[in-house]
Amino acid sequence: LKQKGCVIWITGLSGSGKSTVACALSQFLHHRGKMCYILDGDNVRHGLNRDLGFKAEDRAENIRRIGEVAKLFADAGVICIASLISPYRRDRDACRALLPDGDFIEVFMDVPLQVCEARDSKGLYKLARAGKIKGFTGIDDPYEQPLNCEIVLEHKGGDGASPCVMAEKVVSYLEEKGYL
Ligand code: GGZ
Repeated sequence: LKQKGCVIWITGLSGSGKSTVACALSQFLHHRGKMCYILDGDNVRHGLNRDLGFKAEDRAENIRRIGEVAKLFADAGVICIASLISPYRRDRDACRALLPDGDFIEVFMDVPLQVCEARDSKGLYKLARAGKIKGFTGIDDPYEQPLNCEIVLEHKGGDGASPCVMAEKVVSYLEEKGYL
């Protein structure tokens, strides 16, 4: 019996926790014997998308290719977790349109810029503020929040929602919709 595949599309600012949640989610799914695979923007940019930079056209192409690959995984019955900033609504909607209704599950990392910037785990915000990186999402390049995504993962101050709690929220959604 073929498992039902889908695409979990995690969008949000750099440093919002997309990769961490993707990783926690993939571990939960593995433990349930479910096949899943993470397509992380930052990683895919080292191989398949190594010809692309961060101009709007390049981001659009990055998102398009990841959307097409994610669709192939979903067709094969795999739960594909795509984690990339994907700042433009239009590009995300184009990926949604590739999949049957319900199979594209958009997850918004609703974390304020100040929080992402305070984390600055790779020091990129500092470089962007100093003008050493141009066109950085949230600083001098836009991020368009989803208007009607399936799941919102909210940042709460202090010990609010950990990556595990956030991943569990996605697991519950998948159970509810019959993907698990
Ligand atoms: C945004 C940038 C930029 C610019 C380099 N803007 O947090 P990170 O470091 O590890 O992940 C970010 C990654 C963004 O790649 P994506 O494929 O997710 O972006 S998009 O969906 O917009 O195509 C960040 C780093 O690359 N990075 N320059 N200018 N993030």
